[in-house]
Amino acid sequence: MPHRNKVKLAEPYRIKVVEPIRLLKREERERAIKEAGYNTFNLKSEDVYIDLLTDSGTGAMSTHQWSAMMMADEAYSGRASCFRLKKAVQDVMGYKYVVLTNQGRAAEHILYGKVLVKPGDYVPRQMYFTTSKFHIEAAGGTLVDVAIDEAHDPLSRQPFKGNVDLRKLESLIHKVGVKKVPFINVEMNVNMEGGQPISMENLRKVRELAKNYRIPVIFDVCRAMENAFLIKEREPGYSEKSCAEILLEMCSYSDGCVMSAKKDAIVNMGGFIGLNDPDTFEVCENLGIEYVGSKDYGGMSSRDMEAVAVGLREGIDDDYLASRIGQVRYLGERLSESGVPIVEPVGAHAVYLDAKRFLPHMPQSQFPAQSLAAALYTHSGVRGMERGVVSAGRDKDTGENINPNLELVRLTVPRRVYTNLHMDFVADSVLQLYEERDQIRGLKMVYEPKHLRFFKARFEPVTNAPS
Ligand code: P61
Repeated sequence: MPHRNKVKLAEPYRIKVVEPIRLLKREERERAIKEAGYNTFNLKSEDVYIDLLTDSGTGAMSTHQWSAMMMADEAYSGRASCFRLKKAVQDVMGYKYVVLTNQGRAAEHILYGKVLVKPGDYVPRQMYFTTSKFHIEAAGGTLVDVAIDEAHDPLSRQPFKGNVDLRKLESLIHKVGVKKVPFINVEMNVNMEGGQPISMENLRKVRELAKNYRIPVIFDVCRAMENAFLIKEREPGYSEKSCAEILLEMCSYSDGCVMSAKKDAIVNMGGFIGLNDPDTFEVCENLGIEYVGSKDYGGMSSRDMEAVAVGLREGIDDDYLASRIGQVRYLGERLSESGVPIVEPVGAHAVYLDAKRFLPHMPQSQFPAQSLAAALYTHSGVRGMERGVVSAGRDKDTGENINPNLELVRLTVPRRVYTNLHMDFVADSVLQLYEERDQIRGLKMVYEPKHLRFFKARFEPVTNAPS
């Protein structure tokens, strides 16, 4: 929360509309998770008490966003809403050209999958993100992790664990040859690392290195605003700058971006590709017309576009970001003070339980994070998300499970949705479950989709006693 004269400010909004929620009885929760195949993605949201599955598309929109939606121009072409959205992207992020999509993965499909990656290419990025990796691999490329080593250590308190390891990046370029590296992909507030920020200094250095080799740099900016706030807080020289100024400087170190507006822009649906090169824009815009919708709406209705245009400006407000990140931190501090193992330091959008330390008795072959997410729902109706071996999937060449060092349950806080009393309920429930952790049983996978398996996979307990 922002501070003024040492008195802590409250959230910079008041609540006008509420959505009732209720906690099912324990037997009902046991039935629901069994029917969901012990996968929290498969639960009905009505059966969830506090939903921390994701911060994607789940934020509460403001009066300004809802009223802008009423002003939407739904004409097929030449819509005023489209111009307003493109202007907002230019003002807030500085990209000259914008291709509209319905969400982030459509932008990834076009820019990574159809335009930049050719079979046999290598794309460096910090750790990985599921959909980004999918589109790079589907085009015949390989995603290569160039995160600093500390990113894989849940206990390292490095303030910028999202940094790119420049030595790893350069040695990849030397090893495979510059022609095989179509772009450098940099994620802000790296999701799979526990929501860890990248520093401005590192962004600048990645840019310099890329320039030397003439390799384009493409950002994943879905949580760049939250990253900007952490730069303001943690990086020398930025405390007096606004998050808006910081974000513009960040984006100036890239050639383009993909954006899922469902995160930092606080909308239910939307996305885009931002670019500075007119030729790449022309190719992407034509592909957008072929795959997602005509150039003036992409995959969005104008209502969506208006909400994104306003949300981009609201999402970068300093007081809002301080309140939003303050709430996530509040949950994290409540857990870490009580000795619950989490990824440190707490990032901007979520608190990540460290399932390996939470369940030291459980081998990774029994999916500790999946088991812990299912157990937490059964215990208290709180829905989190597995981010471990299930999410990592299989090695595309050997077909073996990838066993990541980070085996995590993400407790993702939607924007402007819950109060700190909800956070207290979550913290108290996790704490209680931690005290009963030796009761939690592992799972075996009984249904596995070929790609992005975590969305639909089904599990059964390894013993008769479901956790
Ligand atoms: C999320 F379990 N994230 O965090 P789209 N890049 C990045 C994302 O975080 C991201 C996308 C691109 C989601 C939704 C989701 O494995 C999962 O608008 C850094 O969702 O297409 C999305 O943006 C894609 C959840 C996606 C997952 C994939 O909850």
